[in-house]
Formats: sequence, structure tokens, C-alpha cells
Amino acid sequence: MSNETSITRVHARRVWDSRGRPTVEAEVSLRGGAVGRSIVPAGASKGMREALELRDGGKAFGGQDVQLAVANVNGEIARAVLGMAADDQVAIDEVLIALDGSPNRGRLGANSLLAVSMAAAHAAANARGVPLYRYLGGAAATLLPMPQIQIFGGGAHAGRRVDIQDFMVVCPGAASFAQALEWTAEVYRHAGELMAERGSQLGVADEGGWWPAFDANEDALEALVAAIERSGLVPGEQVAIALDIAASEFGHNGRYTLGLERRQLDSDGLIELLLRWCDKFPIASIEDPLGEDDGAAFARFTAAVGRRVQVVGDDLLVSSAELVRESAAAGAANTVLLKPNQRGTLTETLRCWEVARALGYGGIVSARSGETEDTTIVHLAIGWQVGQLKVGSFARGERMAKWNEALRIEERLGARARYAGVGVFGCNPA
Ligand code: 2PG
Ligand code: MG
Repeated sequence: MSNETSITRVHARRVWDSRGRPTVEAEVSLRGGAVGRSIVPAGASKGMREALELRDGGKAFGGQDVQLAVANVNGEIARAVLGMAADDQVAIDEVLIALDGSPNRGRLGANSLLAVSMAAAHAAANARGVPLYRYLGGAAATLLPMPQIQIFGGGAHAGRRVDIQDFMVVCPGAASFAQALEWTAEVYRHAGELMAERGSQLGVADEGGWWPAFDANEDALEALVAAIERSGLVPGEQVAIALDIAASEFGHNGRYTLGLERRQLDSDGLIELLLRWCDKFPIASIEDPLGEDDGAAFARFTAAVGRRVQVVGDDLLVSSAELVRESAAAGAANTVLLKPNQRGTLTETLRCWEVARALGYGGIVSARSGETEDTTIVHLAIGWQVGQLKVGSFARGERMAKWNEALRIEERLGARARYAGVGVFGCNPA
């Protein structure tokens, strides 16, 4: 088999993401004829400790072109992995990391490395004639994730119209992934109607959530609860709220500026505000409640909400096994967001999840705000049995491609499919 899976060709090209920006697509071909293809996504609200994506700079496309990264794949990277076995993911990723040689993947770029890392996995799965989730997880890969789906988009994805970035719903009360989508579709629709009635339905933000035309951050929470109720669903039981505060975007060194409300809060002021929201609204999960440079306050918040609310580290943890270890020791967060392009290879992202799971953390595989039709992350969530998946809203093709892929997998698994319930929350370790 290894001869059949030996890599004979690696080819990258520039394609375009959901914001109309250049990104890297790679194809890996194997001796036996199998081919794998993958496209890397791009974030807007990025953690300072993320692996670096390589952009060309200069005038074209606002400096966002990726010709250098594409050339890296077609040159150095292709030469290094030609002849390697595509089904030895660890070996391939180790070669990619060593070849880059920099601590932050800044020389070759996390975008060029990840395109090849993911395309190799797709090629290996195709060579075996199985879907990627099955290749990654074997017969045990039957856990369908609880989706976190955005209803209002804010922060860096909506011109900072409101400070909070993601107002999302989760469906702990659903019986299946398909039902979670049905419920979310109703909530999304009713939220849009509600905005239209107020005369504030102004289109959608970067990830497809309704444009957040609110006077205060809390108004969005009230609208969200109203949309759940209008859908005939029970807030908190059937459908609960998940937030990504993305606090690093509006706070540094323990000073947070709520631009919409024209006020400044210190760390404890923000903690107090969020705890008040947790008392007042059916909130099940909060991501990045405090800034990536405010670890001690992050830990205070995690302790204060106890087991009531899942506390997710995105900018704080940047999918790093090392940072998860440190933050577990400090008591900050109980769940890790997993974004492969924060690291640059599948192996490092998986290692982060393994370390997190061993420490009792929950996990959420996440898309980026700049996405494409690529559905690899759905397979990672199921193949790695992570239990939660965050993809943005319930609109726009690059988002729906992921939800629809998970539906296909649920159908294919049939009676073996299990929908992740609240048990997967990091605040509620099994
Ligand atoms: C996040 C993501 C997705 P971005 O902060 O979790 O919502 O945003 O890809 O811009 O970092
Ligand atoms: Mg985030």
C-alpha cells in the first residue's frame, strides 16, 4: 500500500476566499492514482501567538496576495515531500515543520504548510476509498458535533458595529445534527424577521450572521432570546446562547473599550458584565471573555462561572498544546477552539486536542471568518471525535457547505451516528 500512497506530485494554485481575498489551494497526487485537494482559510480577528500566514505585501489585493506561499509549495515543499507516504501524516508534518525551521511558520507560511498537510490527508483517504473522517478516526468516528451557529455577526467581522463578535446558538436539546440545523434555521429566519420589523435588517456580516444594528451589546442578546422564542423553542433547554466576545479585539493590558456604549471597563468590570449576562440570559458557552494578554483575569472568570458555562480559549490558546497545558495549570478556560491554520499542520492541531482532552478540556473545531467551499474541518471534528463545530452562520455557501457535509455524514453513519449533547461541553467533563 505504501507504494500506492507515495506522493508523485504536489501542486498549489491561488484561489479566492469568501471575502474575495487570495488564498492557497494544494493538490497532492499519489502513485496509485489518488488525488487530494484542500484550501486554507484565513482569520480576521487573529491571536498574536498564531502561526503566521505568508502574504506578499505590496499593492495588489491590499497586500494579501499569496504568490510567495504558492511558490513555496510548488518549489521547496514539493521537493521535500515527493516520494513520502501520504498516509504517514506525522512524518509529512514533521518534514514540513523542519523545512520551515522558524518558530512561528513565518518562513514558508502556515498557509503553504497547511494546504499540503490537509491535501495529503485527503489523498491518503481517497487512496483507501474512505471518507476523510473515517480515515482519521476509523470505526469509532461516529460522534456528530454540536454546532455553534452565528445569528448576529459583530466585532471585526462587521466593521466593529458592535463590540461582541459572535452571537451564536447551540442546540443541546436536539436529538440529531439534522434537528440542530432545523432549529437553527428557524431561529436564524425569525431573527431576520425581527430585524426587518425594527427597520434594521441591513444584510449580513462576514460569516453570514445578520448585520448587528443594535444600540447596545445587550440588545443583541435580547433579540436572540426573542428569536428562539418566536421559533417555538425553549431558550436554555432546547436552544442556548454561545458567545465569542473576542475581547483581544477591544482590550489590551486589562483595559477594555466598548465602543458602541462609549465606556471603558477594567478586567473585573468586564467579568462582572459577563457574569450579569450569564445570570440574565440562557448562555451556555463564552469564548475569549478576556484578552489574550489577560490570563489571570481569564482564570478568574473561569472560576467564577464554575460549571455553568463553557469557557473557550481561542486567541488565548491558538490551538497550541503548550498553551493549553499552561492555561490548564492556571485554571484559564475549560475548552479549546481548534483552528488548524493557527498551527500550520494537522498533526500539531491534533496534538493540541489530545493534550486538551487528557486535561479534561472540551474542544470545538472552528472555521475562520475567511472561508471557502473546503469542508475538511467537518471531517476533523468527526474523525477526531471533538464533539463541537463552529463554522459561522446559517447563510452563505462557504458556511452551508460545511453544515451540509455534516448532514451527509450523519446520514451515511445511520444508526451508528450519535449527536453530541451537553456532555461535550468543557465545563461538564464526562
Ligand atoms: C473566531 C473566528 C471565527 P477569525 O474568532 O473565532 O469566528 O474569527 O477567523 O476572524 O479569527
Ligand atoms: Mg474567536
